[in-house]
Amino acid sequence: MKNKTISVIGVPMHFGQGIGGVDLGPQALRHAGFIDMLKTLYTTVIDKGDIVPSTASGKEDGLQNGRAIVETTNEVRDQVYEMLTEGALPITLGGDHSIALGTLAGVVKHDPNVGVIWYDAHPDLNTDETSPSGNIHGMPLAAGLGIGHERLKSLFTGGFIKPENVVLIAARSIDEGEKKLIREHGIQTYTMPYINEKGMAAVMQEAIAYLRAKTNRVHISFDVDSLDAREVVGTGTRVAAGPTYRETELAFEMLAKSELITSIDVVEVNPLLDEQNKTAEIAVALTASLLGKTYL
Ligand code: EXY
Ligand code: MN
Ligand code: MN
Ligand code: MN
Repeated sequence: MKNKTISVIGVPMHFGQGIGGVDLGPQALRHAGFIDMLKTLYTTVIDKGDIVPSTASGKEDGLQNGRAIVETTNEVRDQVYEMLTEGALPITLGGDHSIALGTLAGVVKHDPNVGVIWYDAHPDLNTDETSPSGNIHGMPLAAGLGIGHERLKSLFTGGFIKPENVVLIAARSIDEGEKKLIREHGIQTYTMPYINEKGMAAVMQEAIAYLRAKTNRVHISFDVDSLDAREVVGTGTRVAAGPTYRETELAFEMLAKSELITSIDVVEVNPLLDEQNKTAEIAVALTASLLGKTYL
């Protein structure tokens, strides 16, 4: 049992994309035993419940549900920042990936040199101008770097993430605007062909060494659609040819051993798309590996 405080907050928000049900993600994760899992690993677990998302939906400043997302993620930022200042490890349960506008803003306000691992089939590096869909769940990391719509950048009251401190893992659905941004900013990206060539263990050794050279505090944003489409059904933007459960478990066990992880997002669980509650159960089990659960 680790003598550390874990604080959990749910963000039942679906405004960053158009499929109903992802707002039930926090509930699905809790039903899958997320809190009980934490209590087997950590001495102090504080469940702060769910943020009540803003209901100010509708287009605003050219952003789909812009006002609701900004109002809700302002609250996420403040909650995550407070948990970090209290010395806890904050875990944010989504909800769609636009909630990471709040978590990224909170972690970088607490430590301007924080690292970020984006474990996701998608880079989420679009802006309102490059996005093919206009969905804000495809934009949070760009805004975190200070790129994109003023309304989204306004969340980052404590500064922006350093591009050199970002590592993308499992990216395999990358839009033209995102490719351009990755190349321009030299963002460290481990795509699936590279992972297939080198193997997940070697890639994680590289990624951990890369980040450790820059920081000792890393936020991981775990989008469950990072896993192969055959392994996760309950999520809105599934993509083929992704890492397996086994590869992700290895990656997360290695991250646990690195002791670099200081905050976590678990996002894009949509129980309405799922078979029973399997995707949430997978997310609970993999987060346990990320937090140091071992078999022996
Ligand atoms: N890149 C596409 C878009 O921006 O619309 C798809 C984004 C999916 C984002 C999900 C959260 O990972
Ligand atoms: Mn995502
Ligand atoms: Mn994704
Ligand atoms: Mn997604």
